[in-house]
Amino acid sequence: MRVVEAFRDSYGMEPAGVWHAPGRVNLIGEHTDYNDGFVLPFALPWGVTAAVSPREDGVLRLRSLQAGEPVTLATLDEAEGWTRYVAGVFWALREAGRKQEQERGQGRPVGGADVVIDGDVPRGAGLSSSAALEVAVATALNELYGLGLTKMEIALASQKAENDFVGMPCGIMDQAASALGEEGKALFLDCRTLGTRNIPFDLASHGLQLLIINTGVHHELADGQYARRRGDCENAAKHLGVDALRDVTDLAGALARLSGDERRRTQHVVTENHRVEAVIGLLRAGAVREIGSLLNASHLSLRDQFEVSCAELDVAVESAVRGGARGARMTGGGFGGSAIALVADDRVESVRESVTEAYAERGWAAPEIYPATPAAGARRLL
Ligand code: GAF
Repeated sequence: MRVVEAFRDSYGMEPAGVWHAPGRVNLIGEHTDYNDGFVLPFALPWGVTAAVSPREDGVLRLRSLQAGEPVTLATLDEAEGWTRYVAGVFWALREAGRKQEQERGQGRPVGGADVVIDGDVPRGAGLSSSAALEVAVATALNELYGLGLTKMEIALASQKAENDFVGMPCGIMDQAASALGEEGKALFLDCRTLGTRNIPFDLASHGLQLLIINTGVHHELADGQYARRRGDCENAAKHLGVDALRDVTDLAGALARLSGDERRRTQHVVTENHRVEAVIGLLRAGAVREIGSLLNASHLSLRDQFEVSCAELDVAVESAVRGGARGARMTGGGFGGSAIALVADDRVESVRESVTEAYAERGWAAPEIYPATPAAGARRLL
């Protein structure tokens, strides 16, 4: 395995183990996770593989096969760029480890580590390469230091690393999908109770494919806009006197009390939660083809009410549907990244052509288009 060879080359010894955690794509339930709502992502066959050995001196030696020079961090504060995600996980797991020791008498203090990372999540595609990195390292440390955290606790610690160490106020969806995904299944997650159900998602037996269309763009504004959307939702919930937008039961009544951005965000979040439930109902009934119209509705809502789409995503979605997709939508945070399209086997080529032509007409670089099926979540490989 490439990552093991690189570990030997870098550190002159065998790693204590090798762990893998996948990226994710979200089928439906967008910008609902931080509103205590519902999401339905699945883990991808691509992710991050980490070869790791513990160190007792607290030092972190980190190397990525995708990113520049190896780095040595004597303290976590020295981390920059991609190493912040790894340092953040050490920070969060040191705290989680202390708690485990006090409350459950389990584990030993998390020290340092020698780490080599190899990743194959398509770059900048909005498919959660950062969650994959966090969850791979967290899963390794959990085992190496005997912390006894559950998969959901690993996801929560990874989210904490991203929120409080990296400074990105994400919800729990990406880390949960990476930690808890199962092959052939989508993960239904109630982001309030953290209850999960793995929902069979076998498209092949229905003659369908889920295509990922990677726009290849990432608009600069994205990071600040995410925090602003989150703020809009929190303000709307405050005005309505509910803990979170998840609690809105009378949508018409709520909309009558709100205006502007708060009104639009509420409209999206409440209807998106209903769409997730509707998709679950259809999947359980074996009516997979029928989820297409809900994917379309989700996209329109994200474009017009939540305002997180962009021209490249809209063109991908519209041209996919024109080419014969049963439904399509942007997936992930928005402002670039990827769209998904649900397509019957015999329409895959015409969808590809339609999207590729629409991009060419505008003088945009051709998007990458490839099918995705649900893969297993985080696990030890060696
Ligand atoms: C990003 C975040 F990281 C997730 O938590 C989620 O909010 C998503 O955007 C939007 O659904 O991927």
